[in-house]
Amino acid sequence: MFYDYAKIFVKGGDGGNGVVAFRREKYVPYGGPAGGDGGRGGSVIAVGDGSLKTLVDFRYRQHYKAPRGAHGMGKNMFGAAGEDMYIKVPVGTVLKKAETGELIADITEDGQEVVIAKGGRGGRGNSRFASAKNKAPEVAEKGEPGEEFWLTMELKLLADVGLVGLPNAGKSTLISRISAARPKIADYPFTTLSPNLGVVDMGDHRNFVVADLPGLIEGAHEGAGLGFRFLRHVERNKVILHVIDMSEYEERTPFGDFELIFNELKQYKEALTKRPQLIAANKMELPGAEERLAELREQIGGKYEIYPISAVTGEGIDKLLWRIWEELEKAPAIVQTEEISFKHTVAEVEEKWNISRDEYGSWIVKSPELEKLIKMTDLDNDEAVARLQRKMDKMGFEEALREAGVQVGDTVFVGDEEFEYSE
Ligand SMILES: Nc1nc2c(ncn2[C@@H]2O[C@H](COP(=O)(O)OP(=O)(O)OP(=O)(O)O)[C@@H](O)[C@H]2O)c(=O)[nH]1
Ligand SMILES: [Mg+2]
Repeated sequence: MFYDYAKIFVKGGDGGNGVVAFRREKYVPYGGPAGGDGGRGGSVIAVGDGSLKTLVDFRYRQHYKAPRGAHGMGKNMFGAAGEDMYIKVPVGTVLKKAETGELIADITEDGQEVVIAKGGRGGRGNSRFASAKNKAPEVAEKGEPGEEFWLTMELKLLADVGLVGLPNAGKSTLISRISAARPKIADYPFTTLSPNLGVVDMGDHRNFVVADLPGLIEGAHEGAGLGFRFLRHVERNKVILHVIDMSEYEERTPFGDFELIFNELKQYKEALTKRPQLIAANKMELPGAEERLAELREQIGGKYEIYPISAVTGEGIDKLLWRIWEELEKAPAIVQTEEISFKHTVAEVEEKWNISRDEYGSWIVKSPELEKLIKMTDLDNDEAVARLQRKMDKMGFEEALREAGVQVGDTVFVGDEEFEYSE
């Protein structure tokens, strides 16, 4: 099996808590505040690794959590930061947030690093809350929670050229002829079940990567014959090479085969049809192939270039490869198919809050910002709670609750915390 899809859970480490502490010195009866900040939590970082070829590792392990930051200490000592956690992924892996489909990263280079789930910052110790008014604050922040979510990983092979065609057209035979790849070749459809990569050496340090994809069939764009998974790899190809069987069998025609595959590409992603496309008319040494070639030329009408070849005898292949090389030289360095839209949300919030009422009459407040604030507050500490209250007022939360119709004595849930509303 070729593992080109995985879903994992990632979590950045929570920040360490800040602490409340005071200096104790000889001859200084009441020392100033000396509680240090917590350390930041470790982040989960994806790193491209050119030696990996599949996502199989993620089948066995699904949870990746970076360690939390250490808590602050007395004498203004900061907690140590949690160590970052690196997860190695093959080059060509696209990372998305599972819930929203937001693109987080497209790992296209060996050694490329992208922060996936950011660790939370450390909570501030009480030294940081000292002011002229309050010289001995008894308040400290708890650490900020790290980002956490389910992440999907899709491997989209970074091949320059993709070989597409119906099963049995001769794609694997062709790649074995032009590269060192040795996929299975057989006289029946669906021989190739996962993509094979091969490097074509044109001499003088000129080379390119070809992907031999499993045969596509009608309905591939909807998943027929696992087509959806294979079409994914075509997305990265700079040049699409249609391999068409020119031999006579059954009721089919070369042009009909071409149209079928072209439509599958189009329905999968319209943009694919805008890529440079060439046609390799294969098995040309067989009887009758010349007539069918003439027919195909007429039907294509010059829209796409046709290269007659025989993957078995090698006829016509050189000319085709040089034409491919020419196209590749014009192509962009990397085919990016999606825009990165992801932002680390630890500190950012779009919607301030959403207030609703459940069937028991309790008020349910959903607010990432507020929930985070509460998580960072030590609710057993009166001074910390007072500080939280002031912040909530400033945000306009109190007013929003009243507007929503909240009465004194009502139960209000903010995230997992339950409060009773009072003036
Ligand atoms: N006569 C002739 N036969 C060929 C040529 N190229 C491939 N074949 C034969 O066609 C059959 C299918 O070849 P494959 O390379 O396995 O075809 P494929 O497109 O990879 O097929 P799938 O992996 O099933 O999609 C094999 O029996 C090959 O020997 C050719 O140029 N001439
Ligand atoms: Mg094959």
